[in-house]
Amino acid sequence: MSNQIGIIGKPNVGKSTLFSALTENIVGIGNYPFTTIQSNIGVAYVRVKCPHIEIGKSCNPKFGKCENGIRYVPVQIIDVAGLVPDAHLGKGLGNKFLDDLRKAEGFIQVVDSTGSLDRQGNFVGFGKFDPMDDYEFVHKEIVMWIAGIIGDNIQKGLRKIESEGGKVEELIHQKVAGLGIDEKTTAMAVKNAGIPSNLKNWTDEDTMRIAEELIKYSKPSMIVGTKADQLSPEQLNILKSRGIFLVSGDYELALKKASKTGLIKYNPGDNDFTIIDETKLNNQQRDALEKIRKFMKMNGGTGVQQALEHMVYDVLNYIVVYPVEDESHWTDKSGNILPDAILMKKGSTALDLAYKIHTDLGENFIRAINGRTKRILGKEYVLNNGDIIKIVAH
Ligand SMILES: Nc1nc2c(ncn2[C@@H]2O[C@H](COP(=O)(O)OP(=O)(O)OP(=O)(O)O)[C@@H](O)[C@H]2O)c(=O)[nH]1
Ligand SMILES: [Mg+2]
Repeated sequence: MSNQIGIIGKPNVGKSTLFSALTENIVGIGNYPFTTIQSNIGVAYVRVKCPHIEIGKSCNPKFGKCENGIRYVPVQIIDVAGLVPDAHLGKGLGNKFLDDLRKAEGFIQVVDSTGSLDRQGNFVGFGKFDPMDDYEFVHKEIVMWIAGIIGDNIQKGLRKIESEGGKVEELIHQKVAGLGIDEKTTAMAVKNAGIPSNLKNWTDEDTMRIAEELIKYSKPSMIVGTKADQLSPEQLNILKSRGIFLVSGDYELALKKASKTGLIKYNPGDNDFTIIDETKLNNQQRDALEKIRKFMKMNGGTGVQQALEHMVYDVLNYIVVYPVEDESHWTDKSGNILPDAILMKKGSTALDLAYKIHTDLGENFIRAINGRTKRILGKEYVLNNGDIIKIVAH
């Protein structure tokens, strides 16, 4: 049920550091390519104003937490090994590990904002590489991965359609259903890509165009430039203007650690922090914290929490809805107030929500009720951000 976002990029760019900063999981981080071999999975949180303030009672989140009227909604994050050019031909660690990302709804594509690493992730000197080059080849590898899934045995399927009839979009959908891509999206991608009128003329190019279209709609990406703490203000501005979201995973990780040990007060996403007790800091810690503060002033925070929220709310277009069983008190059966906060795509309906909670609830849907207005809603009702919804089913 939980939403998942993948972190991808070439080796050594800072994927695991960003993952660790987001999820607080302790994972291998190393100054060399291919530190990560097995994928890491963890949970991060996006913030949203919690509706419990409207009823003046605190909520009881089953997952995540709620503090000072801010609800922290969980999102699963997955960090995988680094990709190199021609990974689909077996270079580097190959692209098989991408199968761990089948369920990911979108990708945070990490690029090295300092341009210091070659395409294999080896250090070659500051500014030697264009960070956007990372994006281009990694995107191509993702296309090749999906094209590989579609292309697997496709000629056999096409011949069958020619001899027995059937639809190409159905054939493709069978192959990509495991990627969490629905029939509607598949049909749209096939239509946009255009396919040969005579299926005998089908080539790998057709498969690739469909893969490109599918990614656009069902696995959107944002570009995050890590190691931004190494940039000058001018460099920071140039990269920002090129559409790169700049972050320092390293600084966010340090702040979370300092906050955990009680040295500072810091909430992820804030653009500053406060030192709790100056006398507890040694000189080294004080200098490090001041360096971090200087960067945060320049960048409007470390950028890590902001990047995740941009991904969830703007790239994936999610809204937050609160299913309840008692629409009057906004509780579940046991009296927990607003127990669940669920991320749904903008445009989702009451029926989509029912299915997301449980297939049974979707199949036996009768009606929904708006927890605020107590109005009855049909299955086609389009959900609004912050809606509190009861689903009534057989
Ligand atoms: N200055 C700075 N260094 C960073 C930052 N993020 C990562 N690093 C350093 O970059 C190196 C690589 O970091 P990782 O997080 O292991 O990179 P990765 O992309 O997971 O690498 P692979 O798993 O090998 O593909 C380490 O030495 C990190 O300390 C950052 O935001 N700022
Ligand atoms: Mg790693």
